[in-house]
Amino acid sequence: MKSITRHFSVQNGRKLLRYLEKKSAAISPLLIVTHDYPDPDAISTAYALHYICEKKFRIRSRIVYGGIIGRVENREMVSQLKIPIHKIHPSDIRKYDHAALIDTQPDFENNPYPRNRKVTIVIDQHPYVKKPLADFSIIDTDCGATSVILTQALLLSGLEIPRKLATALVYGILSDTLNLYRAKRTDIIETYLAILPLCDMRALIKIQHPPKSKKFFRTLNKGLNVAKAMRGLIISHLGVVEHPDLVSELADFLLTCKGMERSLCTGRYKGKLHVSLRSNRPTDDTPEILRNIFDDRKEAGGHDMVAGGAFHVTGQEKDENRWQEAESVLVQRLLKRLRMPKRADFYAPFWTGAS
Ligand SMILES: [Mn+2]
Repeated sequence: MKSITRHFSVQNGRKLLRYLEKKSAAISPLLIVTHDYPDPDAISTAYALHYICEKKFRIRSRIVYGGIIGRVENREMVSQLKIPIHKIHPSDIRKYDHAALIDTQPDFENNPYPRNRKVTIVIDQHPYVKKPLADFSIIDTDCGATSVILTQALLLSGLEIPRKLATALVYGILSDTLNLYRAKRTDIIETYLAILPLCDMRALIKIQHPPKSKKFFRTLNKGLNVAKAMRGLIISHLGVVEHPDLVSELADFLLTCKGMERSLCTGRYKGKLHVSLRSNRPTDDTPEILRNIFDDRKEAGGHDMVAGGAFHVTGQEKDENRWQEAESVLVQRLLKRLRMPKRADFYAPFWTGAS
């Protein structure tokens, strides 16, 4: 720990502990709110904050999220590690005067907290246009994963660290940093190494490789069949999906195809078109590319080579034309933004013909 005490994330962890100590009586009970369709980073960060609040400062708290926990790995994480996380209920907003937004910000569209309500704490890694309005905020855009900030705070707190919590944080850091690829500061690696010995490796491997349903494979099959590619760009429109996490999952997967540099994937879910854009070109500002092709910039976000967002498609749920129009407009704008020819000479790389 000695060598990392000068680093930024340690300062942040210390700042957070100091704030919680000072305000403990005033901010209890605290509603801990993650972004919609929470990922392992958001879930583990919220879990660590909940633990520190309760064990160190006697701040009562409840972790809530919007949307659903879709990805099988994330559901496995919550059940294996018994993480007390709940789908948000309208009464939560009424019952709690204080809220902590985790891995999201008050201005972002990707969380269920009302825009007009005061937020007490913000802990996030995503860049902002407008500094978040909150009593206390930590925005560290270079931390690799928001869970790094809370891991630091936890290590500094002197609290005993349960295996389940350590496992959640290890998974949160690994998944958000792309197995530490995005860990650009040495303190991130050192933080990870400090928590790693406490991780339950058996539980971790189970979380990383859960059994997947036939439905998942049917979606995968469809995604591959309808995929079209051109000049390193691969696109797949999944149509109606069981949950929006499938969209990001397929975007990740398609990018692993040899020769591909960027992937765009869409899926229709509850009146919204969910979109994921991935790139393996280090010079790409992927979130900015996605914002540029959305009508409303605020509906897209992300970091480095990972971007996602969703927007409402007006009209009837069954109005096929509207959906197709939304999907094709998105592709046309992307081609333009990437300065690729509009006359699309796409081919279907995985189509094997009807058999
Ligand atoms: Mn996240």
